[in-house]
Amino acid sequence: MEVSAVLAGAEDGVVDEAVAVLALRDQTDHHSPTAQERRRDMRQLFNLVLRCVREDRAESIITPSERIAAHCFAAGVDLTQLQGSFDVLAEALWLHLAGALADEKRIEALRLVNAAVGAGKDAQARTYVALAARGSRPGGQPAVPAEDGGPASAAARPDSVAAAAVRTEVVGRVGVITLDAPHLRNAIGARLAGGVIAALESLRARDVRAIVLRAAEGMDVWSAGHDINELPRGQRDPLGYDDPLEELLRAVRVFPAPVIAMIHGTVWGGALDLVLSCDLVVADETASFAITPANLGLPYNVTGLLHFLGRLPVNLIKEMFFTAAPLDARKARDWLLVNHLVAPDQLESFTLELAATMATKSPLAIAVIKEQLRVLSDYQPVAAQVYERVQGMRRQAYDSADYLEGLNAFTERRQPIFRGT
Ligand code: KGA
Repeated sequence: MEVSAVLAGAEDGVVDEAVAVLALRDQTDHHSPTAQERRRDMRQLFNLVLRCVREDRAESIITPSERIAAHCFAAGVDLTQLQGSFDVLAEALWLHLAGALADEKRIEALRLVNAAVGAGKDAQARTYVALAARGSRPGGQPAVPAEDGGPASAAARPDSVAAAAVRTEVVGRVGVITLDAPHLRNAIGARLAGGVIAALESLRARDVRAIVLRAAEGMDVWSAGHDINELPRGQRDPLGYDDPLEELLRAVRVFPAPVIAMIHGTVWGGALDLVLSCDLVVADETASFAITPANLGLPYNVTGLLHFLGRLPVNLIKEMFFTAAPLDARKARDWLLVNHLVAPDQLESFTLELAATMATKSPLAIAVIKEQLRVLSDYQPVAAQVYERVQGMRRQAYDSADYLEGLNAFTERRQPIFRGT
């Protein structure tokens, strides 16, 4: 009999056994998941291993394991605890297979199971190390399952384990993500960006149908833009593909439900790119919007400029980029940067109501229309030579003395003196 066939038939027994061991192990953990959640997690792991055994290759466990690890890292789950689930599963699997298979098949089964579990654990460990190296700290976000296999049990954990920087809550079918790093004026670095991305994933897994992205109550800066202290100081593209802000923009743009930016206060630099990456903007009269790379000597990236071109007329884009001056709320409405301008005391209720209306509509239709609009508005063929020339010009700018002067001036709280070199 094939190993995979024996395995497939053993699913309930293996999962029950592994769940019982985990329940015993977690007895003293006050945050431990419920029996039902634990069973769901274990069934997911089981099916990942089963898939590897069926395909006779361990690769397909890697990406889901990385996702699980990212969620658990954000929720502050210890790596050894996370990997312990794999160990317990491997043991339960092995007991079942050993009893059901002849000798030579047992060896094959052991090889397959070990390869799958080993690859999964490796992927988890790599993810933990990579996240820690990026300056994230465990416990940054509540973890909830990604659609394709994040750990369901973490979904039940209270939002109190969330980082102070980002909070999430669900109101009906609307997810609310709150940027809450007032000491940094919600400047977007790896931690805040990672927190919002994790929040989006968690809300997606909770099947919310619309998102509201807001700053914490009482803040008069919605976001101060890219964390300037995390920008590279030359020799490296400051807004490269793997920059945390860029990753965040992509996460918002591909999120399969409407994301509404709810703006109270001022929006700066890359935070305006984030606002424009949202599907709609609702603001109150305190809102203003500035795009400020010219204050830093920073050559904005091609993708970012495309985001602006997709939303605003080019003469307005030029004025905003060349002056770095804030556009006030009324002008922003006149230029259609803002969908709705409302009184401050109505901002929250108006935005939530708008989101709730969208949440009653067809999620499939909305997801595909959003994706089509994204693909169509991003579509901008550029000849390789032209792109390379532009990148060369950008490199000159971010390797220049002026760029360092811009960064230094910000840190030293003074006006920059640009010499054009
Ligand atoms: N990055 C890092 N730290 C920041 C920051 C940023 N973008 N903005 C503010 N901070 C820090 C600031 O250094 C200070 O830290 C604290 O937040 C409060 O700021 O307490 P510390 O350690 O000194 P501040 O200036 O005292 O607060 P404020 O008087 O209320 O003024 C708020 C604003 C937002 C007006 C002011 O902080 C400001 O001008 N920030 C910079 C805004 C900006 O130009 N952002 C663009 C970043 O560049 C960007 O996004 C890109 C990619 N771009 O433009 O191309």
